[in-house]
Order: sequence, then C-alpha cells, then structure tokens
Amino acid sequence: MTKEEVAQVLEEIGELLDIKGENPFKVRAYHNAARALAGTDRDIGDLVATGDLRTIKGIGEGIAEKIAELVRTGHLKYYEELKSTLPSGITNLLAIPGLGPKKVKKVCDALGISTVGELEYACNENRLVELEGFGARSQEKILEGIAYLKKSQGQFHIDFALQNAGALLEKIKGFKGVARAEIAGSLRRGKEVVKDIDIVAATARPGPLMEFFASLPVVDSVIAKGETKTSIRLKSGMNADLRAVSEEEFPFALMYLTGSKDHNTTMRGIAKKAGYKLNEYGLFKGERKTPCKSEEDIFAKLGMAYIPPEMREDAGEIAAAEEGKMPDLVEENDIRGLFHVHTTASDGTATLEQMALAAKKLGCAYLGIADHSRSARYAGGLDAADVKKQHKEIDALNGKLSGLILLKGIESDILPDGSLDYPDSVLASFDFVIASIHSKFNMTEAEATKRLVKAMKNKHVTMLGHPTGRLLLSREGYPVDMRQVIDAAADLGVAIEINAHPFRLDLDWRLVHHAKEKGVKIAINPDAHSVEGLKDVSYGVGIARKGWLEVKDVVNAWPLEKVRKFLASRRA
Ligand code: DGT
Ligand code: CA
Ligand code: ZN
Repeated sequence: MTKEEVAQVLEEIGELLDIKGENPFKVRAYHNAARALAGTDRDIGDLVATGDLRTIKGIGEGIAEKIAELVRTGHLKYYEELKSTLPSGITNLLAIPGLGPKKVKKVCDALGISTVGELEYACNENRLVELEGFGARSQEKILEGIAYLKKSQGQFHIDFALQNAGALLEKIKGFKGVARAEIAGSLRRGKEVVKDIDIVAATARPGPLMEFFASLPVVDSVIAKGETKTSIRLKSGMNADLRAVSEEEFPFALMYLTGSKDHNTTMRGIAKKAGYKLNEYGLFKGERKTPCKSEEDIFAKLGMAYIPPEMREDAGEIAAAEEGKMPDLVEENDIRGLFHVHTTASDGTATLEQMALAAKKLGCAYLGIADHSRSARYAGGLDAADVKKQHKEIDALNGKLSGLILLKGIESDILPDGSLDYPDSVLASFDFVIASIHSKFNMTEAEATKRLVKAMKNKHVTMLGHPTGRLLLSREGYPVDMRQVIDAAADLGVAIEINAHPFRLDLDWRLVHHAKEKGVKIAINPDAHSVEGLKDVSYGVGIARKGWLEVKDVVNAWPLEKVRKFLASRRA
C-alpha cells in the first residue's frame, strides 16, 4: 500500500467513527495521523520497517500498529469490522456540503438512507421537513449541496491529476518508438481542477503504443481503443486519453489538444485572416503544409508572440500576442521566499527548525512563519505568550542559520466583526500579518465583503489569506464581492494571497488577472502544514501564470530588501 492509500484508510476510519458518534478526540487522532503521514517525505515501508512511525508527531502507538498491519498485509481487521457496522458507502454522504456526521447518522437511522441519490430523492419527497433536527430550510440546503457535488463530480484536484499524468507520461516516453510526448488539455493549461488527462505522443508506429497504453498495470478498464486514440479509466478513478500522431503533426496536435476550445476557435480565425487553415493536423496554405517544429514556430508563422499554455483561455491573450504585449510570466525559479507556513506551534507537523531547513534546501532566501492566531483553538492557535516564545525561537534560529532569514508572521483570524485576533501591540510585533476568515462562514455577501474590507484597514495587515474560503470540489466559498475587496486592497496597499494548496487556489485566477490590472500585489503562499507542503507553491505559480502575473506583481519573487520595504510601507 502506498502512503496515500494508507492515509485514505485512516481518513475513512475517522469519518466512520465520527458517524458512529465516537469520542471526538479519537476521531481527530485518525485525521491527524492521516495528515501527518501525508506530510512526511519518508517512505512508508521504511517507516514501518525501522519502527520510526512513532517519531512522527500525530501518530500514536495504537494507530502506528494499525498502519503497520496495513502496510505489511494490505488489510486492517479493525477497519473491516468498523465498515461492517455501517451501510457501505455511507461516508460518501459526508461529501455533501453542509451535511456533517451527526446528520448523516440521523438520516441513515431514521430514513434508511446510505447514498447521495437516496438522500436527494428523499429531499424531493420532502421527507426531511418533518424530521427532527432538519426542516424545510435545512432540506433546501442539502439539495443545494447535492447539486454542487454533482457539478463537481468527475473532476479532480490538480495535485492528484498531475501525479497520475506524470506516471503515465513517463511510461509513454519510455516506450520504444516514441519520439516526443507531452501532457495537453486543461492540465497543461494549469486549470484549478481538471476532468481528465490528455496526452499526445509522436510515433511512427501507433499500434503497439495503443496496446501498451491499454495494458498498463494502472489501467482499470479500457473505454475505447482505436488505431491512434485510446481512452482508459485508471484504477485511481481518473480517465486518460492518449493520442498518437506523426512527428510532423505533433506541434499542431499538441496545440489543438491543449486548448482551450475557445482559444482554439479564436486562433483558427486568426489563421484564416492570414490566409491559412489551422487544425490539429497542420497549418495549411491551400493544400500546402507549412512545416513547424514546435508551437513557437506556429505562433511565429502567424505573426504572433508565443502564448504560454496557462494563458490559453481566450481571455485577451491572443490580442496581446498579436500586438507584442505579452507579459513575461513569473516562473517557479523566480520564487525567492515563502510566506504562510505553519509549524508544530499551531497545527503543522514540522518544527520551526525543520521548516526552515527544508525551505533553505528548496532555495528560499526567506521564510515567513504564520501559525494560527488564538481564536483558532481547534488548530492550536497562539496566544500572546506563545507568540513571544516563538519570536525568541526565531531570533535564535536567525542567529544560527546562514542563507535563510525567518520572518515573524501570523495568520490572524478575522473575527466576525472584521477586527483582528490580537491587540495592536501584539500585531505590531510581527514582520507581517496574514488576515484570514476561519469561522462563521454563514454571511451575506454584503457582510462578508464588509468583514474583509474592515480587516484590511488595520495597518498591520500585510495580506489577505485565502480570500473566499473555498475548498475546490467540496465547498463553495462564502459569497463575497471580490471586485470590491480588490479595489480596497489596491487603495490600501494590502497584498492578496494566492493560496497554493491544491484544494484552495484562492484567489481564483480569473480574479488574479483583475487584481493585477488594479495594481494589487500578490503573494503565492503554500499554506504549508508540513515540509512536503512547501512544494505546493508550484501549483500557486501555475495559477499566477494563468492570471498573467510577472515578477513585479509577486511579493515573494522579490529580494528580501524589497519585501522589507513593502512590509514597512503598509505601516508608515
Ligand atoms: P477538461 O478535460 O474538461 O478539464 O478540459 P480540457 O480543456 O482538457 O477539455 P477536453 O479534455 O475535452 O479536450 C482537450 C482539448 O481538446 C481542449 O482543450 C481543446 C480540444 N478540443 C476538444 N474538443 C474540441 C472541439 O470540439 N473543438 C475544438 N476547437 N477543440 C476541441
Ligand atoms: Ca482534458
Ligand atoms: Zn487559513
């Protein structure tokens, strides 16, 4: 079993115990252990073999034994028994936004419901209206939640998709006769969620490649298999399409299959205006093919600058490329430091020093620590004394480390009235403050907007954290007028974060572009809760690129001196 699969089982045990109404500490222990496991970069087999599991914070003795059993045998008796006490698939109900474990238990017991479809049917028959603990409003909310779930079904987070796609691509590239292969589709465009994996390969012998692809060990079933195109369903639940083309056609097929569809349509129009025909097979003048070795060549033949895949959304990029007004997009290599990093002082799984050393290894020149503030009790938020203690530790480490500077920050909760979580005297002791909403999401759009804008007016606030609170594919953010928030950020000189966690990617890229135009600075923040989590910044860079950002727009692509000036300017 892989680390991810073990973590998945632990999560499910936590959910099952929760539905059964077990003690919350026990429930949390499983969720914490799952997270701790996901956060370590050690090999799971190795951890079990060496007995090092217990050294990971968040994994106690009982759970360590269960993990060992899973890894050694592929089964866990405790888990099997637990599952047999509840209808199978019942944890799927937890995916409905607004439906917690207590309510799941209730509908299961009272109405004999164990699937999302059954619950939807029951709502349509108004069976929740009279049910104790529910009611008309709650039934309506559940129906809305189910609608959201359905919309997001068949879509996947990019970290998961990239993992799947990367493994496939490696196999395809290694197959005999494959000259080139690339990921295309929404994944290449860096979309925040994707439906499937698209891969294009250049080969003179497509037949054997199709055979090979359809019989990979990760394949669950073959959806369709043709001479040059095969669709498979992976054991992981995702679908993947492979298209084989000749080397000559490769750049055209790659461009076509990268999309987006709207971008392609506009590009075809541009080609037509220039007297060409552009499609997935080539760029034609009459019957004559125009040879192109790369996408760069195709754009050049059409008199355009190269458009990076992330920008291909038909959102003005084609005009920019024609007019030679393309932005010089920020790259992962441009990132010089990271903000929004949690440690064991609140709910992280690695210590301050471990995070610092890991960031240094990744090439960071500075690292902004931002644990949770005191209201976030569930996450071990820091009180004023904890803050002092952490600042001493940071000073000590800064004296000891070379090549990395730790910045003192906090992720301060924005309270329901828009005030922050500490008095100004405490806020003044930080180098930077990220202000985020973590509680009372049930607001009208006007209330949420007012709450955020008021928080930004505090001169100690450097940046806004995950501005809408959305969790991709599981929770829509609170309703907020982001354009008004962006205007306020521009006025006040407050930066906005792109939270790079693949479940958030919040600020949304469509609004990133808008924020840039208003002159708002953006921080690409990993929101790391573990050493591994630091690397999530790469997903945020993709979103920044989709939002047309350049180095000048991205706070953590600046050298430390410039960052310090920016931080000081807010308080001046
Ligand atoms: P997804 O899979 O929903 O996350 O998004 P995409 O963009 O990967 O969409 P997909 O997989 O259906 O198709 C891959 C690309 O192929 C798409 O971005 C553009 C191209 N494509 C597919 N269907 C059409 C079409 O009907 N017309 C044009 N112009 N392009 C298409
Ligand atoms: Ca696709
Ligand atoms: Zn947060």
